[in-house]
Amino acid sequence: MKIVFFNISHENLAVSILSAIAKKEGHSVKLLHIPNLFNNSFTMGYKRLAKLFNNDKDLFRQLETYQPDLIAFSVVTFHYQQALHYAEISKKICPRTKIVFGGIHVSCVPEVVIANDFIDYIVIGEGEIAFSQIIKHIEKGSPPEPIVNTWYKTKDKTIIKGKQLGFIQDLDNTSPFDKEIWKEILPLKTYYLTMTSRGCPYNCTYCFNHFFRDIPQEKSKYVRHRSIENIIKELTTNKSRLNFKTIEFWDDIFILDKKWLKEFLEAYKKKVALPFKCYIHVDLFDEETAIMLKDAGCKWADFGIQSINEEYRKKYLNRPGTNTNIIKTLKLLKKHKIVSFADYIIGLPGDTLKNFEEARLFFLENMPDIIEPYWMSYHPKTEIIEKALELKILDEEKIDLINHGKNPHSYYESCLGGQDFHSQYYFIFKVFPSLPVFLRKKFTYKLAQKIPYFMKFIFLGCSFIYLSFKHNNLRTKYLIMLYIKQIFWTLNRKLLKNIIKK
Ligand code: B12
Ligand code: SF4
Repeated sequence: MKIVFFNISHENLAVSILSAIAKKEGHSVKLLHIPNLFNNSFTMGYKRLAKLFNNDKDLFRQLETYQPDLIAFSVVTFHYQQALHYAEISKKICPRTKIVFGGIHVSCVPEVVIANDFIDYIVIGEGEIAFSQIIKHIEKGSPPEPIVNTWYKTKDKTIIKGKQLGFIQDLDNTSPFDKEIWKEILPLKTYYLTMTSRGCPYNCTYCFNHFFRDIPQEKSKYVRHRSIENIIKELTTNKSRLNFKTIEFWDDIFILDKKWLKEFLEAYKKKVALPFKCYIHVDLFDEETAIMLKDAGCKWADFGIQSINEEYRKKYLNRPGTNTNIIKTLKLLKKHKIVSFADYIIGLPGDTLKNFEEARLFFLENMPDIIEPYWMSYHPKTEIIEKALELKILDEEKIDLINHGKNPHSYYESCLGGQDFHSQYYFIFKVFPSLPVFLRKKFTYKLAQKIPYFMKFIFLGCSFIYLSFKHNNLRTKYLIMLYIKQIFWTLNRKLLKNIIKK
């Protein structure tokens, strides 16, 4: 069978896994990548450049020639509408081809996604088993029988809903990521993205974990780790194949299981020994963990503060940890020379100017190496939506737009309910770590209000560049390399097309 994956902007580990499964089962796979260069606020929006680097014609030409049996989309809410656009055109080009949607957005609002005429199958929750069964189902001529974790439409438009299986318990049984598929378009040498676990035991109200955990009908363990041998094998094999220089472990919390971590890092040090970044949690971080991480090559660690007011954090975000833990984490990271990235959400419902001032004063005493302010993004079905509804920041109409991905909001642009003081503190936090200590004290809300917009823009740019260089920021490096590589890749394809035409 011929399978096409449409992919938007970034590497997607779900595509890497599903592509590996398809190849293992003997199918041929094609990646149609939409680079979205200069096309949105996340990747910078410049209309003329976006048009120049748009590769739609090339993609649809490839699709028409290839005539796949199945087209797959993996979507987050942010890209849902864009994915629909490509799916609808694809169906017109290949009317007999089946289209399947999976990913977080589909798992949040399956009823919204299946309502699209041109979508044949949707997958809810984990997709490995379902994907393989969908392929077999198409090969058998689509008989009306249920498929696990899947909803699909029969010829008379009846929706058949399969059973929701428990989470995959042995992650080693899932296929190793197909990294080859990204070779042409991603800077795989600069940056290697992987995950060693799935799931998180916490229930923060703004995060997908609290509802994703409840999707299965069967009871099953949600937080799972791959075996150490399995990860080391992945890393060593790909290290020699791709020759990458740094790794980012995208696990929700990399340090969840201390015993596992200790054994893993021992093996990692011996067999992989590359600098890496990971995500930690202040309530689980201690000196032993800091030493283990540093010793194994951890150069950057990211963690969430989200809001500094303990009472607010507990009530609105369901994050009961104390500020003492945040302070302890910052001190330990500094002591062990691991670059600290502190995430902070701007524009949370009901968060106050007083809380932001509390945060500013907190940072004066306890400065992370980099503060990452992110604008509040309301994701479908998350609990925080209820809080925003109570506070009248959202109403049913806006929630409907969110569920349809029609309010595509990136963490880099002002959010629903965003106010002027939010923008001012976004600016303050972003530049704070780059300022000399004596200037930080003078950098108040009132001062920020007086700085004209264009000056802020310059400040933000300079501070971003300075901090990225100072801390050798992995993400900046990745994004720059990603852009450069995709620009060359797109131009190359356009050139190729012209030669073929001639
Ligand atoms: C790594 C990561 C990134 C990386 C890589 C992105 C990627 N898509 O791989 C980067 C930094 C680029 C990133 C960016 C963004 N991210 Co992000 N990211 C994650 C993270 C931590 C892991 C995703 C992952 O790789 N999981 C591993 C794979 C195997 O799991 P999976 O994607 O769920 O796939 C399984 C199933 O969903 C299903 N499935 C998925 N797709 C498909 C497709 C088919 C056809 C089938 C059959 C099945 C299927 O099967 C898979 C295997 O079981 C998640 C949180 C998390 N723990 O999941 C957030 C998360 C996905 N990100 C999120 C967001 C908001 C973003 C951004 C929009 C941020 C922004 N700009 O404002 C961008 C969007 C970019 C993009 N196109 O994805 C949200 C999405 C929420 C939502 N409702 O959409 C999440 C859930 C975090 C959260 N806040 O709750 N992200
Ligand atoms: S700790 Fe992080 S990953 Fe876990 S639920 Fe909270 S925000 Fe999500």
